[in-house]
Amino acid sequence: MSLTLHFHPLSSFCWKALIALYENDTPFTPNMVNLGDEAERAALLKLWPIGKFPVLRDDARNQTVPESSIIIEYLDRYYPGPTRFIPAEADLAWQTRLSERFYDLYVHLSVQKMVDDRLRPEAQKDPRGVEEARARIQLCYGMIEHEMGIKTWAMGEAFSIADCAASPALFYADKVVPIGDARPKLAAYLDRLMARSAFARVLKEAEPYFKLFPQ
Ligand SMILES: N[C@@H](CCC(=O)N[C@@H](CS)C(=O)NCC(=O)O)C(=O)O
Repeated sequence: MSLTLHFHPLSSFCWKALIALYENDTPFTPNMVNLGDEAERAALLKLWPIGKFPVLRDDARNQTVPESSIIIEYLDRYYPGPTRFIPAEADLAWQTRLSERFYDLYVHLSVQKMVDDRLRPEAQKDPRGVEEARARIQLCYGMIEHEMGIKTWAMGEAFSIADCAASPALFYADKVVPIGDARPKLAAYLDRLMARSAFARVLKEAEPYFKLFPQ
């Protein structure tokens, strides 16, 4: 098996890559990285000095691919399956990438900010940054509710890289800023994502680690 995914089952950005792999039943070797273990952290840093996962290693092509979005693009190009993550049509392609960027940069990173703050000692907390992140998530919720309309997935009827990004972003966003009843289309979209077999599998595998999530 030429592909190895260096990841952790609780890591939201790793979920994005796992969803793409599971969508197409792409064979890979999972390598769970415990960042608290010095040797495992050092091994990850050797692959990607930024030290963040997921990182995909492809021995067959002698390539190391970090960054969840790039991993999905790479899989789509070199290990394609029935689910194509980036549409071939040029306009739909950039619109899909834009949607994926929206979920990563404005929803997911805002969630990361809020969760990270929960883990900080009292003296290092950043209440202003947290409030900005909360407001940004609310803004995004409003945009998604407005845009979902009758769409099944982020870009319409085809599941794409945007949905891979939306799945962890919205799952954890709902934990820190509950979606509630006021945004039924958004809530229904998250339900559909969670019912999708690739994401349901990711959630099931993460279950034993949920106790590590700061409530
Ligand atoms: N832009 C990166 C973000 C990856 C990221 O933030 N990963 C987190 C886990 S969800 C991580 O590695 N955290 C460990 C650390 O920062 O030390 C991607 O899309 O892959």
